[in-house]
Amino acid sequence: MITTIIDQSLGLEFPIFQGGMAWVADASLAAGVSNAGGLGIIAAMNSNGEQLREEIKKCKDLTDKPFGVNIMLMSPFADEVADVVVEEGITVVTTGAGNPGKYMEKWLAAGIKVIPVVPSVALAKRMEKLGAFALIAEGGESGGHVGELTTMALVPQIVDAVNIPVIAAGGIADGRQLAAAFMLGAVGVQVGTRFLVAKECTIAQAYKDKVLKAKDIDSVVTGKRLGHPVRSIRNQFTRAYAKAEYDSTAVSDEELEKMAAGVLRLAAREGDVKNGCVLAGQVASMVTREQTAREIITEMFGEAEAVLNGATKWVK
Ligand code: TUI
Repeated sequence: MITTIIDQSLGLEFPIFQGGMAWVADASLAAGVSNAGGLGIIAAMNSNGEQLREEIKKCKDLTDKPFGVNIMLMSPFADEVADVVVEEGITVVTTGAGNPGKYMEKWLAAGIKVIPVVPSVALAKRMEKLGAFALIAEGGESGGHVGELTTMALVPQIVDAVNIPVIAAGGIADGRQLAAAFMLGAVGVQVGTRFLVAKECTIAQAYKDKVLKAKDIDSVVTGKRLGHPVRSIRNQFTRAYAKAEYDSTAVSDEELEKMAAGVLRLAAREGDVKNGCVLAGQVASMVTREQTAREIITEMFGEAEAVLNGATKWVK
C-alpha cells in the first residue's frame, strides 16, 4: 500500500488529489473522490461567496472525509470566496492561475493548509517562504490554464528547490504515470482529466463523450496572446478562436475576450461541445471508460504498485 507524508498529514487513504476543475468539480465529484479515499476538491472558480458556501454545505452532507476548495485567483469572486473558506472551516485550500500571497496570512491564521499550484521554481520558493504546506507542481500537459514547463521537467526541479512536500500534476491518468511521479520525488499526484468521466462527475454526457473519443494529439493550447494559455480539446471553438488569435490582426483583444466568455460553462453544463471550450489534458486519449471515483483510484494505485515492483508491459 503506497502511503506518504501527504495522505498521512491530510487524513487520506491515498495520496491523490482531484483537480479543482472549473464548472466541473462540484460537491458530487469532490465527495465521490473523498469517499473513495482521495482528496476531493470543490472548484470555487465559477461561484460567488454564497454559491460556494452552498456547495460546501452539500459536500459536508455527502461525506465525513476531508475535502478541499480550489480558488482560481483570476476569478472576479476570489476575495469573497477567500473569506468563505475560512468561515466554513475548510482545512485544505489549493490555488491556481496566480499568486495567492495576499490571502496567505488570513488562511494560515485560520489553520488552513494552503497548497498552491505552481508552474515555476521561482513561485514555488516564494510560496514556501509564505508558509505553504505543500505545492502542486503542474506541467503543461494538464487541461485548463497551463504553464510553460512539462511535468517531467518541472517536478524534480521544484522538489530540489523546496523543503515542503510536492504533488505532481499534468499528464497523470494511470498507474505508470503515478509511479513515475513518485520517482521524480513527488509525494502524491493531482488528477483532473481522468475524473471528468467519473460516475460522480455531473458534467454533460457530451463532454464526457468528447474525452472518451479523444486521440493523443486532439488537445490544443489557445489564449497565449492574452497571456492566459488554456489547453482544451480541438473543436469548432478552438479553431475559430485560434484563427482570431493568430490569423487576423483585425481582431482586438476585447473581441478575443468576448469570444471566450462563457465557453467553459457552455461545454461543461450545457453540453455544447462545438461552441464551448472542452478543457482536458494531453492524457484524454488514455481515458476510455466511465468508472466510479473508487474504481479509478484503486485501479491507478494497483497499477502503480505493480510498476514499482518491477512490472512492465513485458514483465508482469
Ligand atoms: O488554474 C489552473 N487551471 C485552470 S484555471 C481555469 S479557469 C480559466 N483560466 C484561465 C482563463 C480563463 C479561465 C482553467 N484551468 N491550473 C493551475 C495553474 N496555475 N496552472 C498554472 C498556474 C499558474 C500560473 C501562473 C499559477 C501561478 C502563476 O503565477 C503567476 C504569477 O503571478 O507569478
